[in-house]
Amino acid sequence: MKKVVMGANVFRKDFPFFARKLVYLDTAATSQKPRVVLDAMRKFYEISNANVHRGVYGLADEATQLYEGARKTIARFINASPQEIVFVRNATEGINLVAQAWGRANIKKGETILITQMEHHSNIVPWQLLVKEKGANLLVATITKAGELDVLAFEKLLEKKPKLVAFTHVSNVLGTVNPVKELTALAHKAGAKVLVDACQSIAHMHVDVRNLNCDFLVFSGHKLYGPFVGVLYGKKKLLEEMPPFLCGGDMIKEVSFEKSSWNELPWKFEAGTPDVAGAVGLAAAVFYLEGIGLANVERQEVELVEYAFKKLQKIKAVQIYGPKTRAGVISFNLGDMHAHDVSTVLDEQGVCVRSGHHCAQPLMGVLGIPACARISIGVYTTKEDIDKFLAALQKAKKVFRL
Ligand code: C6P
Repeated sequence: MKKVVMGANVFRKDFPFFARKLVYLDTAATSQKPRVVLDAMRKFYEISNANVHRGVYGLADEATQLYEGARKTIARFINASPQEIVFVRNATEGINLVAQAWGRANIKKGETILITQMEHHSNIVPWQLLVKEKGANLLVATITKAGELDVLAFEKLLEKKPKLVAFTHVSNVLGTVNPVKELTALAHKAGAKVLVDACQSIAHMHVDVRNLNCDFLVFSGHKLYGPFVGVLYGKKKLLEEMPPFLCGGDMIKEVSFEKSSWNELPWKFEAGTPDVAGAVGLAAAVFYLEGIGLANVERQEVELVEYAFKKLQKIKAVQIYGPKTRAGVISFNLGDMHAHDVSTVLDEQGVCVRSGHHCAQPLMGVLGIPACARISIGVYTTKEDIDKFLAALQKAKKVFRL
C-alpha cells in the first residue's frame, strides 16, 4: 500500500492526462485514467485480443481468462460472488436491466416504486416507463432544506409498501452521502427490494454489498478510474429468477427456431460480445485503487472537499447547495449568473467544471434553480487545483461585476 502524505498528492503522477496543464474538477462526470489502466487495455489489444467464451484455441481461452478474471476482481472489490457481477455498458444500462428484467416480471398494477428527490435521471426515467406500462405508481421521498434525505418522510412512504426502493448512495449534485445500510434495512422491513446507485460512491469510499445488504447495485467504471464499462450487482437468487434483458449470442444455453433456453449466471445477462478490454481495464483500476486503499482515498478527499467548501463559503455571491458533510462534490451558483457563463469564464482560465442540470432536472426544480456549476474531485486533485479554481472564480466575479 502506498504511503499517503496529507496535503501532498502522490497520485497525480500516475495519470498521464495531467501532462495537460488543466485544472480538472469534473471527476463526478468521468475520472481520468491512471497509466496502469491504459497499459492493461493496450496490452490486451496488443497481445491477448480475441473474442471470449467462443473459440477453443489458446488465445481465445487467454482472453476469456482475462475477462472472467476481471469479473472476479470486481466481485472481490464489492464483496460479491462473480456470478452476481454483470458487465453492462454503464450504470444507466444496469438500472434499465433491472427495470426491464426484474421490474416487468415483478411490478403489477397499483403497486409502487419509491425513489428520492436527489436521483439522477438514470434512476428516475426507467422507473417512470415501467410504472406507466404497468399502471403502477412512482413515489418520491423528499429531501430536507439542508439537502439530506428526509428519513421520516422516507419511512412514511414505506408504509405504502413499495415493491422496490431505488436511491443513490451519493448525490451527484448535493454530495449528500445517504445512509445506505439503514435505508436498506428500513426498506426490507417494509418488504421492498433495494437498488443502490453507487455511481458517485464507488471510487470514493468502501462499498460492500454484503454489508449494505442491497439487492441490486450499479456503478459506471469510467467514474472509477476505469474505462467506459459498467457493472450491475444483483443477489444471486434474484438474478436467477429474472428473465433476460437483451438477447442474442452468449446469453443462451440452447436455441432452436421454436424456443431458447438461457445460460447460467451471469452470462444470461450479457448478450453479444462484451467489452473485454473494458473489463480488463476496470480490474486494473480496482487494483490501482486498492493499492492506495479506499480509507486513504476517503480521508484525502474529505480533507480537500472541506478545504474547498470553507473557502467557497467565504466568497460573497456564492450560493452552495447541499449539506456541509458531503462526498467530493460541491455545486454552487455565482450571483444571478447562469452556471454555463461561470463555467465558460473558468474554462478560459484552464479550469474544467461542469455546469447545467447535471441530469437531475427534478432536483433542480426542488432547489428552485435552472442550473448550477459543480466541482468534483478525485485521487489526483490537489490543494493547488482548488486554489486555482478559487482564483479563477474571483476573476469571474470581476468579469460579472459581482
Ligand atoms: N453522472 C455527472 O456528471 P452513466 O452515464 O450511466 O455512466 O452514469 C449515470 C449516473 C447515474 N447515477 C448517478 C448518481 C450519476 O452521477 C450518474 C452520472 C454524471 O454527474 C454524468 S450525467
